Amino acid sequence: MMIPTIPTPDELLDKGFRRGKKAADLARTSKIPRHLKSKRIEETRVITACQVIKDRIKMILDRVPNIETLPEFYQDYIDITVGVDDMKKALGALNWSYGIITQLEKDYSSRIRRSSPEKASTLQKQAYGRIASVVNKIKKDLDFLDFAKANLRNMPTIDFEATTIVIAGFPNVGKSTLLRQITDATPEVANYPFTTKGIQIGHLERNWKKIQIIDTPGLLDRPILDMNEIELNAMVALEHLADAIFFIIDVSETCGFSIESQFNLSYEIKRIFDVPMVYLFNKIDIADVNKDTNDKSKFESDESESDISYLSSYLEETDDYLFISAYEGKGIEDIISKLSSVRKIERNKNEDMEFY
Ligand SMILES: Nc1nc2c(ncn2[C@@H]2O[C@H](COP(=O)(O)OP(=O)(O)OP(=O)(O)O)[C@@H](O)[C@H]2O)c(=O)[nH]1
Ligand SMILES: [Mg+2]
Repeated sequence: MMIPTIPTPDELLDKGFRRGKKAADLARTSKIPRHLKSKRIEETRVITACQVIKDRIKMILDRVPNIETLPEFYQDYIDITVGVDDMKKALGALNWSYGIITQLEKDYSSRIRRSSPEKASTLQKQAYGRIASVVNKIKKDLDFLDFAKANLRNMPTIDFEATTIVIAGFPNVGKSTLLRQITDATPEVANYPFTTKGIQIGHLERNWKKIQIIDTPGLLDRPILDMNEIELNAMVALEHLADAIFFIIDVSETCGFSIESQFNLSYEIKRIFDVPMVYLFNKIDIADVNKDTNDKSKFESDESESDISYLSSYLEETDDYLFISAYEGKGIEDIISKLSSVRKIERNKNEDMEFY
């Protein structure tokens, strides 16, 4: 998300007061009656400082989108990344400061106009003191927005029109390797878990159909409440974006997790998210397929299923699966034809619309 550069209170005040001084210097050279001049100078100084500070605050408020109008995926993404409530609070504080400074500008310019020339400069100083105190009060909100800017910089750009497939599975099973194989995306691949910390997106076009493939951080088989922020990224993508889930199972178990626990996770995901699931049995190039003969070619042949007795109990419930090697590019064409057959699920853009 594009949050503009966020100034510190000092930067905000410096700029306002500097511009106020410039405007006051200009007023000093203007040809107006002497008894009005000092009042005009101080009034100009206050108004200019207020305007400059307000413009900057307004620019921030205008550029940060209204969170409630964003698609739910973004709302949840912002929530797990920086916290929606904190974000709203910070923006609310900026809005508050804008209102107070507008009020100070009005009050002090009219008080200076009605004052004696001698009192004008005292009133201006008083106005500056109050402006500074308001701006300093929003210090923690400006700090927060600066933190949010840094953390939301990599917020993924979602194509809400495209058919979307979410790749899910345990850490280290080959999700990112697969995304690299089938799209031009280049997510990091490494032989340790939680390499992928955010959402990675690749695009593909088949028969004029736009397909968006989302690689997610690895999930562990544990309750949502125990999940960390990285895992929640995956859950949010599954919830709001998936038209189908391609669930990767590392049959070699070199990812460090048993096939059984990988299946358990897939059941849990299936239970939570009501979308079609395709199993991709990955790493067949190194899988110990037939534990007696160690004949890896079994996976590649049509009779492969007879040799995967240790998977067969799991496969009773589904016929939607492929054996692949994301690393060697085996089974990729089959995956792409499966991708092409996924249908887009019409979701309400905004949950409020469900009432209509
Ligand atoms: N032999 C073999 N290794 C693979 C295959 N697919 C992935 N790997 C390896 O498995 C490791 C993990 O791959 P990644 O693509 O980073 O796995 P991931 O699921 O994205 O992992 P996280 O992002 O940590 O959840 C890397 O060392 C890959 O090279 C495969 O088909 N065969
Ligand atoms: Mg990854």
